[in-house]
Amino acid sequence: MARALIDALVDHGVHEVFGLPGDFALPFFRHLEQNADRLPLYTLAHEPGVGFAADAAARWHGGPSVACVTYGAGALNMVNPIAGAFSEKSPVVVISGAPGVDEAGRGLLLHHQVRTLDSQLRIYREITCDQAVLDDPHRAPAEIARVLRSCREQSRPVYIEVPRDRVDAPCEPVVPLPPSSWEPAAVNACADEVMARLFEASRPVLLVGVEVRRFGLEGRVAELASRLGMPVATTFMGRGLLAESAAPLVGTYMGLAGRPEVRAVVEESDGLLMLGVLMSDTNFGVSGERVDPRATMVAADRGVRVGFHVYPDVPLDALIDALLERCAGRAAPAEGRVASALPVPPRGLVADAAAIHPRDIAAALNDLFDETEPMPVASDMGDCLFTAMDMVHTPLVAPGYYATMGFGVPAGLGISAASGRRPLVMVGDGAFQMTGWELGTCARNGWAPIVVVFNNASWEMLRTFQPEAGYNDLDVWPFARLAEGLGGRGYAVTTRADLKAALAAARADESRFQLIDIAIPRGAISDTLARFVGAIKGANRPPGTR
Ligand code: TPW
Ligand code: MG
Repeated sequence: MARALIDALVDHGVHEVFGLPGDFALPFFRHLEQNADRLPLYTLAHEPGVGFAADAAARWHGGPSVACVTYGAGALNMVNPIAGAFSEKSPVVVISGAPGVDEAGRGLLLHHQVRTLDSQLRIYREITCDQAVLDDPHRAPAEIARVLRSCREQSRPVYIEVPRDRVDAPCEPVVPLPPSSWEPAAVNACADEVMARLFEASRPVLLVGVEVRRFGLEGRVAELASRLGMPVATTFMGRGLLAESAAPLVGTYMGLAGRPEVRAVVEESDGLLMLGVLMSDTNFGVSGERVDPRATMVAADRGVRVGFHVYPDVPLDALIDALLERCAGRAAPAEGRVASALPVPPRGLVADAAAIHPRDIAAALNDLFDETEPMPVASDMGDCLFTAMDMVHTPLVAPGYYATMGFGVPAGLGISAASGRRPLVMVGDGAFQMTGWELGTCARNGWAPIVVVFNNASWEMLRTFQPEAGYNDLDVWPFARLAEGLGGRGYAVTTRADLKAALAAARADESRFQLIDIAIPRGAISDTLARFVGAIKGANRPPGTR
C-alpha cells in the first residue's frame, strides 16, 4: 500500500516530501527513504516547520506537496500551518502515521491518543477538504485517487491516515480520476451575464486574487485583461500576479491601508469583476463595506456570484475560457488605452551611518534585485510583510490573510527545496523566535537562503495598536551569533552602510545560509503598516463615531 500511495503522489505531480517521523509513521518513512530518488524527503526540526515548508512548496509549484508526520503529537503540532494552508488555498497533502488497525481493537489506550482514536481525524476534518483512512487495502486505491483529485481541484489541504500495520499490505495501483464534471450551459449563461455587465459598466475593473495563481491561470487572465482593456488591480494575497504581463495594472488594492489611487479605481467601479479573490478584511484593507455587492461579480471557490445571482458550480478556469471565447470577435482596445500605473518602488539606499528604517530595507533589497536577478521571497507576518509591498515584483509567498507568525523561515526552506533557487526570507524578531531554529536544517539539506531579520526588539505590530503595553517589548537576542552556531553566517547591522555591505557579502557567499540581523529602532514602521493600523483603529470605533 505504501508503494501505491507513493506512486500516486508522483503521478499527481508531487515533487517532494517534508517530514518528521515517529513510531506510528516509521514503517511508511522507510518506504519514503527507499523512494527518495524520485520523491526527495526533507526532514525538519519541528512539525510547524514541516507544515509551513510543504505549504510554501505547494504554492511554488501551483500543485500538491506533502507533509508527512506521526500520529497525535506530530500531526497535532501541525494543525496551525495546515489551517493556514486551508484558508489560503494551498494544496498540502498531509500524511499521518496511525496506530495499527489490529492494535486499535485491543481496548488499551495507545500513546499519543487524545480522546478517542479518531480525535485527530475529526480535528483534521475541519482544516482539510477531503480525508481518507487507509485501513482497508481494497478500498485504498479509490480513496487515494479521490482525495488527491480533491486536493488539486480545490487547491486545499487533504488528509491521509496510514495505519502502521497496513503499510505493507498488498494493494492495487491507484488510477487517477478524471476531472469532476460541470454543466457547460451554466458556465455559458454565467459568462454571458458577466460580459453583459462589463459592457454596460462605464468604469469596469478587474481585481485578481490568489486562486488565479493556485490554478495556474495567470497567462489566460492576463490575456483576458489585455483584451478587455480594463484596469487590473491585485489583492494583497494576489500581489505580484500578472506583473510580467502586458495587462494594464494599477497596483495592489488594500482598501484604506493601500494607496488612495488604487482604492479609488476599485471602489468607484460600477462593474468590478473579482477573479479568484478571497474576500477578507486584509485583502479589503478593512473597508469591505466600500465595495457595493450589487455592482460586483465574484468568481471564487468554484462558484460565481453576479450581483445577487449565484452560479454554484463554475470552475474558475472554465469561466475564464468562456469569457475569452466571448472576447474573440472583439477588437482588442487600442494599445495603452488604460496605461499601467504602478507605483515606483523605493531604490538607491544611501549607505551612511544613519539608523535603519523599514523603507531603507525595501530600497536595499530593490537595489540588490536590480544587480542580480530578483530572488523568490518568503515573508513572515509582521512589518516585514508590509515592507514587502514596497519591493519590486518577485515571486512572494506569505500568510497575507491567515496571518500566522512563524511562516517565513520554514517557507523559505520549502521554496529552496521546491525551486532549487536561493530564496530571500523576510522575518520579524518575534516570528524568528518561533521557527528561526529550522535554519539549523539547511546544511544537511543543502539550502543557503538569505534571511533578513527585522529586529525591532518588539512585537511592533501589536505595539502600534497598544502603544502603552509593556509586554510588547522583547529582549534583544544575538541572532547573528546564533546563525554561526546553526551552521550559517551572521551579520549584525545597525547602520545603512552596514546593511549595504552585509547584503553584498551575503550575496557573494552561497556556501551556507546568511542571516542579516537588522537593528530597527522601536516605533519605526513602514508607511503601509501605519495606514493599515490607522484603518483598523478607525473600523473598530463604536458605531456612529466613524
Ligand atoms: C502564531 C499575533 C501578530 S503580529 C505580532 C503578533 C504577536 C508581532 C510580530 O512580531 P515580529 O514583527 O515578528 O517581531 P514586528 O514587525 O511586528 O515587530 N501568534 C501567531 N500569529 C500571530 N499573528 C500572532 C500570534 C501577532
Ligand atoms: Mg519585531
